[in-house]
Amino acid sequence: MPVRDKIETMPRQELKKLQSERLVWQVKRMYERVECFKTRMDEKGLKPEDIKGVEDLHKLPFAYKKDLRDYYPYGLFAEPLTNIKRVHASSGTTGKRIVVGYTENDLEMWANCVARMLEGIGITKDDIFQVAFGYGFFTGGFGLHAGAEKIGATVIPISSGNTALQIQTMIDFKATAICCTPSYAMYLAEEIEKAGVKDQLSLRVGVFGAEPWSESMRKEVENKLGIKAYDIYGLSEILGPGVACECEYQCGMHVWEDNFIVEIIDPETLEVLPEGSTGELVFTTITKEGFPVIRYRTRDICSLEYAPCKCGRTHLRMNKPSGRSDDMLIIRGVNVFPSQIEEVLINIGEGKITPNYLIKVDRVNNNDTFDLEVEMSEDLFADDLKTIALTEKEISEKLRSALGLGVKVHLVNPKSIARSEGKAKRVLDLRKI
Ligand code: DLL
Repeated sequence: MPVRDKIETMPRQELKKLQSERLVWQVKRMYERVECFKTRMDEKGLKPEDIKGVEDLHKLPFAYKKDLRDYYPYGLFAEPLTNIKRVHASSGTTGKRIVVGYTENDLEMWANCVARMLEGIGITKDDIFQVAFGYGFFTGGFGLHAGAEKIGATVIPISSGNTALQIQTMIDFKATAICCTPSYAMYLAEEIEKAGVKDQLSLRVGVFGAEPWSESMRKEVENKLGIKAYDIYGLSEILGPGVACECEYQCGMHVWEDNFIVEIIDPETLEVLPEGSTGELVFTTITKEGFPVIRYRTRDICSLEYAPCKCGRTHLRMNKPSGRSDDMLIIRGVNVFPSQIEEVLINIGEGKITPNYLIKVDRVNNNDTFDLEVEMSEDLFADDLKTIALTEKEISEKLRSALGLGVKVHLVNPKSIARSEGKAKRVLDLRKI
């Protein structure tokens, strides 16, 4: 087992001690620097001195995605902007993106977290690594890029999309490793099969994540591409990719506990659940400087494995997230909240449409389809077909710019979307993951 850092195999007792020291440090500096955190501590009557170690973690207040919106863009940063070397962003619960920032040390820690995984699964400086995650606000491209560079691999920063170019590049540049979302990997595999070029590939390993995927999907990608496929987990608010990663034994993803403390809570009662339970993942970043969070509620549902791993790493493992405790959808790797769609529809106005809509997501040929039915107003319904088509186009364009994702809009007749007696059913997700 190639191990980058001795810390990866540190005995759990020592790891806990390290976490405690780092937690105390983080709580103190956040109390002094992050107004939102200080207010919540004060409301609970807590002072930084009350937190002496990991055993006191449960006393601390939670942090939420909504906080990032309320303090948009920089209000939760714990360092002045002169020390922030990079920002990234992802979807929030409304139109506004949520913004996170990294200091030089944070970028170094991030690259290390990803490098630990890549090295652990046998990627070396002799590999040619095609980064087919998006570069830009999304953390996927830059995150994997930095980790792969750290281990000295040759990086192809192709970014996402343009499937024909991806395949040609893979062949011509003799890529041996690739990273992207698992659904895109399936799509690529399909296209490679169609083009009959599998035997021209040099690929042997894939790193996939940013959305849920199943073991059967893993097998299919592995068979179709002739590679070994590994899972990587992360979220922008905590780091980006590399918060947790599989090792060569693929029995859960090691959470890098020298940087993150992880808890499982009951999303209803907010109680911390005993070892082995399934619940909502909560992360505390104990080394991050620019944008640290304490007890951040991820909304991802999963369980943790504490039993020693065959690889010798002592850091606990998280199982594949089985779902979310909020209404966020991940479509082609992009996070989508129904509320973002609602906001666009509201701005189109009642003269044309009604607020009744239905999001339909499915997976066809291993590619996510994304359709939106919206009821027309009686006025628009009575108008000519050209006006209706133009409205459809207007909604599609506004949604594409708000979500960063193409969606097929279908204007449907007034009162044709089923009404619900309880909570409105806005999402029909037919994907079998
Ligand atoms: O998806 C970061 C990332 C990039 C992870 C590349 C892995 C690879 P966000 O856009 O903030 O960040 O979305 C985070 O995606 O809360 C999960 O719901 C979901 N997610 C991420 N990785 C996995 C995974 C990136 N391996 C949200 N399995 C998270 C299941 C995942 N869900």
